[in-house]
Amino acid sequence: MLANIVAAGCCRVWCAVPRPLLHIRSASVTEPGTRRSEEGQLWEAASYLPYSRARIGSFFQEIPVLKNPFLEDALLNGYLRRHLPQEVLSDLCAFGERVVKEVDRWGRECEVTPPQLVQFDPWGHRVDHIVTSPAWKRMKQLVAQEGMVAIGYERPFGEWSRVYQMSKVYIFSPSSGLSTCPLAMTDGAAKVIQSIGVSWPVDEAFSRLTTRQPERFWTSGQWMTERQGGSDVASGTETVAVPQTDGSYKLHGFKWFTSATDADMTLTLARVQDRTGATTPGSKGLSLFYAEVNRDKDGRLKGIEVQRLKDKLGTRPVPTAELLLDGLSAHRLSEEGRGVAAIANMLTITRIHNAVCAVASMRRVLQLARDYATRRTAFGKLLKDHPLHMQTLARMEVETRGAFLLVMDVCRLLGREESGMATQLDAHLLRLLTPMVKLYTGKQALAVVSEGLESFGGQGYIEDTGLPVILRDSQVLSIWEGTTNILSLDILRCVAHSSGMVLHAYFTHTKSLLAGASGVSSLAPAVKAVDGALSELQAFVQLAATRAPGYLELAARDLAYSLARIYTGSLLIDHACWKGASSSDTYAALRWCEQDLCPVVSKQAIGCYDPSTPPLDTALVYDQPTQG
Ligand code: UCC
Repeated sequence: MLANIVAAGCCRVWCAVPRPLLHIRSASVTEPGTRRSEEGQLWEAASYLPYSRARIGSFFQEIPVLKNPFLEDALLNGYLRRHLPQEVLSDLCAFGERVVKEVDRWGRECEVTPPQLVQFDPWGHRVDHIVTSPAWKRMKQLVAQEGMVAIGYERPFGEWSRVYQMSKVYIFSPSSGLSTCPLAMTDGAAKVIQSIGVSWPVDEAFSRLTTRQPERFWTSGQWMTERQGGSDVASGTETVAVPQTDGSYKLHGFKWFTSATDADMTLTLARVQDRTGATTPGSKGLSLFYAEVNRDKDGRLKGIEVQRLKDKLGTRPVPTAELLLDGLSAHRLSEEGRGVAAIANMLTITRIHNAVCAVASMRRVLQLARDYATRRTAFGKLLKDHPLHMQTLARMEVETRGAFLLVMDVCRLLGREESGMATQLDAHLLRLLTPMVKLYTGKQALAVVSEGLESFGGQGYIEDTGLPVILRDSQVLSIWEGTTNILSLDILRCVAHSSGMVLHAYFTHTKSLLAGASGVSSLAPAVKAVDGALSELQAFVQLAATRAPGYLELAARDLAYSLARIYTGSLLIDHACWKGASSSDTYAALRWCEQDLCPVVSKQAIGCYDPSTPPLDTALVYDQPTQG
């Protein structure tokens, strides 16, 4: 008998023979089908063992289920009901259904079939083909069909059109296989072209970037980063533009990070050469160019060589390449030397998209964690019945709600500006809040998504659950389109550039939001907290204005966080006062306002920005082991 077993089950049986019999006796000796005869016992036991041969136990964890992301999101529903007609909700509900049934699968396909670069054909000719998956191509068509760029330019709901558009992007993003990256740049390019004036040679491009017809739709790149760096664009850009007799230019340079390089066109920066070949250094030497990505009759890219694709932590479906521009034909869009100012419109749009996608990641991980908590049992009860687990999810929910209202408010302001409804105050607020929302939500997304993965235990760390990719992809949100520190400094720049008017707009609007909640007793603690923090912040700003510039620079990051937390608090309060608000809206506002709303004042109070701080910080960072 033993020989039979060995022949049938090899080493697994060897392990099972002496000990698992005890398991059977202790655990299930009375189960039907267990025979007791001496010689049969071993054979029966082996085929019964819960962990022998093909048997891997009877317990399997429940799988978290993705449900309609529109229907599952109470705040999104409430916010849209407050501001937009039913037809928008119906469209988003139908789209949410499509995301679950169809699109999410494509997103996964994008992730597991990343782009490949084929540099040469079999006969040695340079071809530089970026081969992408069918799912990635389907996403491009979907973006057009669903009007995810178009809505922002058709403006079917006037000043609220951007909120509608971005709500769709928000539902789409976590299932999009990162096609939100080309989507953001395409939107940004359309915005730049529209701001400059839609005329030859970009009229056709604008129509293609904003069409709903998949076969006509183009995506755009945004080639800003060169080898010297992505933040300091002014001194890092070496690409030169050589004027041609027909008024066009040939670009020569090396672009170090070009995202979604399978785009049909791009906007990029370069320095115009004068007749002697000289260029102007710094920001004032940069101009904005438009170029199409074309191939010659032999299939070779015209004026471009793809050096290699980047090997990235996340955003793997996105082809990100190093490009040699070797005589790329281009048209100058900005005045000479006005390149940074001209491309700033693109940065505004891509930064807002970044924030939308950050909040969407937070929402997705929460929706899955919430579903999982209703299925997974531990310590004798479902996760949802463990108060500490619920407290953890509730804290994530508060962060996500705050971030959602913040980003939607920026979309509201963008919509007002584009539909000609913006006041001076709105314009100032939009300028201030854009870097702020990008930097703050980028960091929130990382924290919330990381916490979210933990709520699945070890499964949150396993690649083919589709969970870790949410974290890997979130890491880019605080890096591309301006890092946290660069954006904190951008806030200081816009304060200085506007002579403080952006802050004036901020204080005025935040106070008006709070005023709407006066007398609402359930929100009184939150209103008091935000009001107090606002006064502290105002006092800080007045004091900082009297200090040396280095003082504010050290405070820039904490200032950005303070601006974000206070403003978000006022938005949560405002939303909780709406007639359709729920008790959860009130609860979220109260919880948000319990945190340190004004870290710049708390840090100032302990001397963080004093002149003694920078040398101490440096000494700490470069601390060496003590000898001896
Ligand atoms: O390309 C990248 C990846 C693509 C992937 C896109 C995905 C999108 C999201 C997807 C969602 C899932 S990453 C590379 C991105 N690069 C950056 O973000 C650059 C970061 N660096 C900065 O932002 C810097 O602050 C610079 C480059 C803007 C600083 O340059 P300058 O030349 O020193 O800037 P100045 O002198 O401060 O400003 C020059 C002009 C001024 O206008 P004028 O001359 O009229 O006074 C500024 O007011 O530009 C104007 N300006 C702005 N205007 C500068 N920044 C802004 C702004 N943010 N908004 C409006």
